[in-house]
Amino acid sequence: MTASEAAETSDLVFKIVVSGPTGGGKSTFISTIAAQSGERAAPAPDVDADGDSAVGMDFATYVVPDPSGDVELRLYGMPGEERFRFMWELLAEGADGIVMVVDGRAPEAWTEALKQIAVLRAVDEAPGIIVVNRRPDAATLAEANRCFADTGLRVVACEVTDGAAVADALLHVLAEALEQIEAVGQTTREADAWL
Ligand SMILES: Nc1nc2c(ncn2[C@@H]2O[C@H](COP(=O)(O)OP(=O)(O)OP(=O)(O)O)[C@@H](O)[C@H]2O)c(=O)[nH]1
Ligand SMILES: [Mg+2]
Repeated sequence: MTASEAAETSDLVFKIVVSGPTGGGKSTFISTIAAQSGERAAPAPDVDADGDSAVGMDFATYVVPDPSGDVELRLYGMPGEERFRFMWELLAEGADGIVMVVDGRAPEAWTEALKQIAVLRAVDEAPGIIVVNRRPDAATLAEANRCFADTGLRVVACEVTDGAAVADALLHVLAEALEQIEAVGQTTREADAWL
């Protein structure tokens, strides 16, 4: 089945894992896209002792309208700290796409992002995007491109508070996920029966 045939059959559901080092902007990314949908994101239910680090999971949906059937993106925000690695692996199961949110002001945390990508993709070889948050300058963006080159993922500057920029990043991941469906010839419903 081709991607366009898949899109014609029914509404499609895609699982997108929003990952990244602590404090990079994952929760903000998810609440921004939820606001685009006129929703409020379900926030991570708990905070760490410092009062602001997610130890649960953010969740929101974003519907991309399409004449041949709406596409629903389900966004799962991953807790950033390595002690929650078991959740990274659980969330990676059946993922259709990865959004990696990194802080453009904290390149020292990018090796953590590389580690997360390796863990996620060891479970499920999903397409994705690297979102460099907080207005990186050209030099920082070039550094990010070098750092993440081996992942093959596109690196973009994206303010996670900017609804249009966040939607663009998700549409890129969706396009790649649809290409992957076409390549393997299955629908996400077949692939993600657990959803
Ligand atoms: N001004 C501004 N603040 C931001 C931006 N992105 C994130 N923040 C702030 O930075 C802090 C951390 O952002 P979060 O979205 O909570 O980061 P996170 O990746 O979910 O963090 P953890 O859940 O702790 O791993 C919050 O206080 C956000 O309001 C941004 O683009 N602009
Ligand atoms: Mg968070």
